[in-house]
Amino acid sequence: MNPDLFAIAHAGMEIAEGATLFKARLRDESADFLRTVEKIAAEVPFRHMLTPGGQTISAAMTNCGDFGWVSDRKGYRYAAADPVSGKPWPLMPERFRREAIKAAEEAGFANFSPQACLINRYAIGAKMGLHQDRDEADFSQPIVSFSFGLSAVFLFGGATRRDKTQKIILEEGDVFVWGGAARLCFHGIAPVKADTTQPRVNYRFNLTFRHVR
Ligand code: MD6
Ligand code: FE
Repeated sequence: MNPDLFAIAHAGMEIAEGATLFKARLRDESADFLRTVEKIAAEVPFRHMLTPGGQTISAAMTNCGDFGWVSDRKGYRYAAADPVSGKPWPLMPERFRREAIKAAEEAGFANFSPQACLINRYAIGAKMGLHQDRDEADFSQPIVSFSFGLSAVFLFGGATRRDKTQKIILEEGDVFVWGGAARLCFHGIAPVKADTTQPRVNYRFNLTFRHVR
């Protein structure tokens, strides 16, 4: 990347009103962050939750923070305890919290207070259908997303499911902040593809930070 483009990318690109993408912002920290994710997953293993309709979600999930996002036959919701173990989720690492707050601030959302961090792990072929994130109480708070590992095509749509989607590549170390006018936009992840240049990288990880209630 030429130096000017690099500077622009680091300052964040507003790809839609309220949606700012910081390319490679955490790339140098990726190994550190993934080690921390491993520790969280050692406490609460990644698992495939069920949708209320009984379908298996193809991304495996775990959580840290005061709340975790869960899904089962009873619905989608945030829970202060893991419904499987009955125990609280692992603490949100201070490092995660700090980076999420800093990115939100730079994207124009002061006072972001993340309470939940949902960690998605995508094996090759895993995907996420178009959805809105609307299980949170206060839509004035943004969502901050970190991506690591394999790249993915993020489908970013509009206010209705039928709106045209733009394709955005999310890759190692990218931070995506969205709120405001973008907060309720439909979005999803196209099936994750293998990277033949990095045969030992088998997963995509995505961490989303949310204020819940
Ligand atoms: C993913 N992300 O990137 C799925 N939702 O794996 C999301 O569904 C998402 O990245 C709300 C805000 C940011 C996100
Ligand atoms: Fe989402």
